[in-house]
Amino acid sequence: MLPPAPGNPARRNFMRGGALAGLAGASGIIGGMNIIPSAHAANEPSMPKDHVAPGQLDEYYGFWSGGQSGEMRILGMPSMRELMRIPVFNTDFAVGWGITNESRRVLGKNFPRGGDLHHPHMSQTHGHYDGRYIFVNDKAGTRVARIRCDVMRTDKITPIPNVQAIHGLRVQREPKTGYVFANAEFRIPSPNDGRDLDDPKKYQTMFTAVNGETMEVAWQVIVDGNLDNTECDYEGKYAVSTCYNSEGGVVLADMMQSERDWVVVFNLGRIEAAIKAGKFKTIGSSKVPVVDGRHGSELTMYIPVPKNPHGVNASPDGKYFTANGKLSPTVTVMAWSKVDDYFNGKLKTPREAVVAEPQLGLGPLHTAYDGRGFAYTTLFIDSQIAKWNIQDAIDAYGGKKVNYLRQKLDVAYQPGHNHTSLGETRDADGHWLVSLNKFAKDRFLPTGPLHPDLDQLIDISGDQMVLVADAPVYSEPHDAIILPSKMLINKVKRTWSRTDPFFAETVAQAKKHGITLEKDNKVVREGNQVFVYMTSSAPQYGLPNFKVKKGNEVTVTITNVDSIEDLTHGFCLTNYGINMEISPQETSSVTFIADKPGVYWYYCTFFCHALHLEMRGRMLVEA
Ligand code: K7E
Ligand code: CUA
Ligand code: CA
Repeated sequence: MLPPAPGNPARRNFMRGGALAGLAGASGIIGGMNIIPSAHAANEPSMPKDHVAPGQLDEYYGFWSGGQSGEMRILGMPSMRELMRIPVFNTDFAVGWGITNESRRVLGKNFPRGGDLHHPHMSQTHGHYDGRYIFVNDKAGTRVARIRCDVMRTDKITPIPNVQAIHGLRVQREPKTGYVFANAEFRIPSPNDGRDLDDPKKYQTMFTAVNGETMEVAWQVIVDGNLDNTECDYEGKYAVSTCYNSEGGVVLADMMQSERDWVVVFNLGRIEAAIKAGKFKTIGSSKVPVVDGRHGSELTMYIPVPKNPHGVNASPDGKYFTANGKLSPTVTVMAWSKVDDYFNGKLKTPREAVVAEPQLGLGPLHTAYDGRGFAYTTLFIDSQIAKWNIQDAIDAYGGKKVNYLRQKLDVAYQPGHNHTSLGETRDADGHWLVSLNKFAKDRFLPTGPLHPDLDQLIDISGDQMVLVADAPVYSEPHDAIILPSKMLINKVKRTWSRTDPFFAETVAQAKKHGITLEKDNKVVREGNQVFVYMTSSAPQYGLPNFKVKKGNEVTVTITNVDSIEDLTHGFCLTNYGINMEISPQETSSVTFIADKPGVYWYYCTFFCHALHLEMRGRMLVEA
């Protein structure tokens, strides 16, 4: 049975009504916290499946791309409640990202004013999420960033040389991450220094591997065509990318000329061996080893697939990967074992790696898996999700008369990515699917000409996909990952450690001034530089005022000596454009020029105490 068409206002209630069998009652205790299993058990039949009662914790974490907002977000699932925003490539006045010295060390000098973050992926060990890091791409600024999962803060940002617009991003699964694979989408002259400006035949792009531990660029591979999305296997042998512009076109029509483009497979072992043997070059001032993986190279394999493919997704059984057709109504299924065969000289043509090509509907963009042999493909143009069986599709490709298609579910409207809980790991649990839709249209109260996107929560634990909830999201999630909260909850710190590397450099600088940050409240002057050290403890700063001269370069360093969970203070300097967060046991600092004489109040921006409004002091700037 298919649900009513999207747009029907009754649809959500209808679906909820139909989806009620089996709801949470028993609560599990995980890490000393109550988490309600959201399905199974059945003593509150009137509650929808996304219901998480007040005071109860979500059973799953969701890590959501923030798109052109440049941030990453943490959601609780199934409630779809937004729990936190983590600034990465953007500046954020709430916490002082891009303002504090600590964040500016991560962002680097002259950082661009934002970013376009599409793909969050958690580090893995042997194909399981390991809770160390989440890696993300910046298409707008050609960068890769890493977020520490213990404090949920960005700790490294690496600009990728020699290329433009990092789009696809994935992490090595085996033995662990390991490499972070990053696709540069646009073709440019090499080096891009003003030469060959209007000679597109000379443009090129490269596949990049970043070392996830050091965040240094390990190597790059020159490819034919361009690179869109990327994926890797479960054995640590291969990475793979889609290319929609095998034509090397620079305008739309040119990029759609060929009936087939390709996916390109990278043989990691051979690439490493080539670099070890010195068979690489470097470009311009970059020291990154660059190898040639264009047609004819033994490092790569080009598998022709129908016109302008988009997403590429490996199945959690470790056997297959799919390229999603976009301009073709098909998804191309390829087997990793056939890739082995190709590199061992056992295939006549790369196309023989294809084991199925199910026809699903219009505009397939991304595929997710449930770990039970089913795949879920978003159909952008049809505004649907197609559920299909992988083995049946393989059998049908082999000539058997089987129907691989199981269900088509209308979504609202026009999905890009979708994601299943743990679906990109060996632990795929087949519980939740989220459809990340590009249009909300009439589904929410109007918010002006700019509409939110619409993420839809779908229960896939039964035979049929069942729509459970609509959640509006701000511009613009592309991708997300979903994992049970019990996998992470005990790894997340509730307060900072005083020895945390995030502010270690600030602590070391203070030490040079003879300052013990936890107790000293002092002003240190060195020529034109003024260093102001103070503590914060609800509801007081350690210094009620400090005096500087107009033109001084002032560094204010604040250490929050409160150690109670959630007792965060802020430091906002009025009319100076400065605000920063100082969470329990954290040290934050900011440097600015005191260019305006007069009295400037600083005040606490996180409501911390009954006397929070009184938590303030004066900067006195002498003319
Ligand atoms: Cu399909 Cu950037 Cu992953 Cu958008 S990408 S949808
Ligand atoms: Cu400290 Cu408000
Ligand atoms: Ca094309």
